[in-house]
Amino acid sequence: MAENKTFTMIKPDAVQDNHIGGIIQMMEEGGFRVVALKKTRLTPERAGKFYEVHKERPFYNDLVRYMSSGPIVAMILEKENAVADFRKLIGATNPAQAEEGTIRKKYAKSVEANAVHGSDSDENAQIEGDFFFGEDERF
Ligand code: DAT
Ligand code: MG
Repeated sequence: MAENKTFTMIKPDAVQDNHIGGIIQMMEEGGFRVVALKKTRLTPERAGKFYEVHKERPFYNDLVRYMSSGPIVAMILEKENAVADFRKLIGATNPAQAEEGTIRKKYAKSVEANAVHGSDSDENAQIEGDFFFGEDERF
């Protein structure tokens, strides 16, 4: 993805708890524009593939189980300096360390159920966006 795009997911707990609107509002107020959006559910196989880089980590099986436990909302977002600015907006992986004003501070319940995903590089933003969206689904 170009340098002005990133990929995000609203994770199963936040979808279940009815926070889709609140979270997208924080993204839009943070200067991000929604380029692509869908509510879908990952099979364990697809969740495992999405998080393949973590497959040697001790939390991998739990993560795959959690991410396939219910629907998620996948999005491509656009803003200048999108990847880095979005990581700032979502806050630390562990919500106990997330700063005030971040999405995870407000909506994350735990390290695992931390409300949102955000790509960590332009290269991964491209790969992750392509994982969910065809060319005719981004505007
Ligand atoms: P991030 O989502 O902030 O990029 P990551 O890429 O290191 O964090 O990990 C991916 C996801 O895996 C993370 O959002 C939640 C889960 N996770 C990470 N570290 C964990 C841990 N120590 N225990 C349980 N789950 C963890
Ligand atoms: Mg990550």
